[in-house]
Amino acid sequence: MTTTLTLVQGDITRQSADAIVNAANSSLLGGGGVDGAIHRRGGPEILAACRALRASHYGKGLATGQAVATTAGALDARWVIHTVGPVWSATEDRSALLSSCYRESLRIADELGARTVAFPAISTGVYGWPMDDGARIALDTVRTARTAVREVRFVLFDDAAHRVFEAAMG
Ligand code: AR6
Repeated sequence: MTTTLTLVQGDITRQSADAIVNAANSSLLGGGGVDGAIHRRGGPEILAACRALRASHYGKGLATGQAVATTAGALDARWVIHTVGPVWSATEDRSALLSSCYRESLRIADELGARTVAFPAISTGVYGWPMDDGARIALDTVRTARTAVREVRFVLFDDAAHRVFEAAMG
């Protein structure tokens, strides 16, 4: 099965896809950046689903590098897949955790039967990961993943991020 990789510039909450990936935090209860935008535009159903996850299987929250799905509420998608990226560290190599976010999100997408998945550049905002390294890890991981997802779309917020992903795409 071939997976097509596409790059677009824009706001991920405006995308139409089977699943939209959220760069969440382990609380699953919202935040800034992509997370804030998804909850704002997706509406209260997503937060209600996240609270239900916290009340059931995720009492301690979602671990870094893991992923879990909820409804997409009012977004033009069937699911939001929440994943928790690592905070960038200059002294510790956490790239396996960042790679895990993409791999686990695709694994959840496969479980759901999602065929189109939109990703933000996980960890490259509030969590401080350098964009070029974040792009390399994202693209390498998706290219080598075994998945039935047909289209992986990276949605880059600004022109600079879009250009970095284009360059990393080769
Ligand atoms: N659409 C697409 N990309 C976006 C959007 C958007 N609407 N908004 C921001 N970006 P971030 P992180 C870009 O901070 O680094 C939250 O508070 C942004 O420019 O959303 O993984 C969570 O609750 C950057 O390139 O996620 C966590 O606490 C990329 O998306 C923490 O931030 C990721 O930036 C997670 O930090």
